[in-house]
Order: sequence, then structure tokens, then C-alpha cells
Amino acid sequence: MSPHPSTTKTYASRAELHSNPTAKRLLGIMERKQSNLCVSVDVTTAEEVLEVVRRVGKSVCMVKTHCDIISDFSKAFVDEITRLSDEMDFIIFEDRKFADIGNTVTLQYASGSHTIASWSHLTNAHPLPGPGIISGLASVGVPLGRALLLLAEMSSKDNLATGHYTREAVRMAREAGPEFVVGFIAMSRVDQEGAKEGEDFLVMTPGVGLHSAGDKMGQQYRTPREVVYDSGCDVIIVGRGIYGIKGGEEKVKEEAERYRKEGWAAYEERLGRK
Ligand code: S5P
Repeated sequence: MSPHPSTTKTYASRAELHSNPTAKRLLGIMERKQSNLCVSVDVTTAEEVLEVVRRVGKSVCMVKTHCDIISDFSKAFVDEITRLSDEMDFIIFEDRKFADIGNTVTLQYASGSHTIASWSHLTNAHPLPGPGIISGLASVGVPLGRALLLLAEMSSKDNLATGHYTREAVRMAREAGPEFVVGFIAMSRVDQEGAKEGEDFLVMTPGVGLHSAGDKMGQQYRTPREVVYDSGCDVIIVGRGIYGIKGGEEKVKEEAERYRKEGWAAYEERLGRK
């Protein structure tokens, strides 16, 4: 099979193909910072999240949060992570994994104690409920310039997002158009089949780790090179492999740089630059 067209283009040239402001900004950051690394900051207090972000901020194109695990989530936290995102030049991705009917996700996205749409540039949704989930989220997100990923595949062992389900996720994204849906959470180039001229989806991939093959709860890890070079994905998402590294604060910073360099080298290799 010939390589997917998006995998032969630079991140900078792909920015031109996107009308969504968050996708454009992200691809610009990736090129500027030479980083396709997203750090998943899955720690449970606001100060711990901010500490990790301050450590890794220079190395990343994006920071991923789970706001519902932060015990003291507040407006002050939102203000500070937003300030860091401007200062250190990264996108904020709230990994909310919306999965309900359009009306409910609209409320979950805009309201409640987290008001996700007000601060998170990018979020994601399971395609399970059908296209109404996209129109619901888009009604809140589009006026704010936000973007959405659909979970087309997952990293965990024996998950059900395979085959027909994955293909339907891609079809839903194509039908929605590029205004709001800018890509997928996936393990591979799920948009390979039936790729349209001028189309460009961002494939973001969790389950990345250099030290372990997985955890006791079904997570499965691959290396940055396997993800970016072998599978043609665009962004590596690393959690415990970075914030969980033993050896103190400096070590977290060093580890983020290590993943950034590996991810970037795999991208340059796929462009044939080395
Ligand atoms: O299929 C998935 C989708 C996601 S977004 N598998 C995942 O692991 N994730 C998320 O990526 C997960 O919720 C967690 O926040 C992160 C992986 O963390 P790690 O510590 O295993 O690297």
C-alpha cells in the first residue's frame, strides 16, 4: 500500500489544509517547537498538574488533561494553565471522551463545574451515539474555535473499537467536514482507505512508552518510532512514561525531551530526511 498522503507532508504544509483554528495552531506549534509530543498529565491536584506542565511545557505541542480527576479544580487552575499555554506555546486537550446524545454532551461541554469548552482547545468523543454527538458538541465548540477528535481506535487490550466501528468513525468524521472534527484518537492511519483529495486528519496516539509493554489493566505500549514511522500517526501521547518517571523533577524534564527527540526523529525519517 502506498503511504497515506498526510504522512509524506510536513506539519507546516498540512497547517494550510486546515480551516479549523485549533488544528492550524497545533500544526504550527509542532513545526516551531519540533515536537509531536503530547504529555498526558494524569495527576490529581491542580498544583501537581501545573508542576508537571511547567517541567514539560517547552518540549510539548500539547498537554492533555482529565479535569475530573483534579480534586481541587478551580477557575484559578484554568487561568494558570491557560497562561502557561500562551507563554510556553502548547494546545490544551481535555480528554473528556464524551459519549452521550447530542443534547447531553452540549450541556456537559458548556456547563457544570468544569465548563470544558471555555478553556480546552481540543476535546474528544466516542462516535458510539452517532453523528448527533458531533452536532451537539459543534454547536458549543465551533463559535469558540475549538476542535474535536473522534475515538476511532483505542490502545487497551481487547477493546471493541475495531473493524466496522472504526470505519464508521472515519465516515462520520468525513461527513461532518473539517470545520470542527480535525482527527482521531487511533493506533494507525485509519483514514487510509478512501482518503479524499485535500483531506487531512490528525491522528493522535496514546499507548506510548519506552520502559514497559503495558500495565496490569490492559494498557499496551509502543515506541514513538513504531507509532510515528511504522504506523504513520501524527502525535504521540505519553503519560506515566514521563510524569511517572522516578528520579525527581529534572528527570521528568529530561524524559520529556527524550520522547520529543524520538518522536521528531521518527517524523523526519518518514519524510525521508534521514
Ligand atoms: O485508547 C486510548 C485513548 C486514550 S485518550 N488509550 C489511552 O490510554 N488514552 C489516554 O491516554 C488515557 O486516558 C491516559 O490519559 C493516557 C495514557 O496514559 P499512560 O500513562 O498509559 O501513558
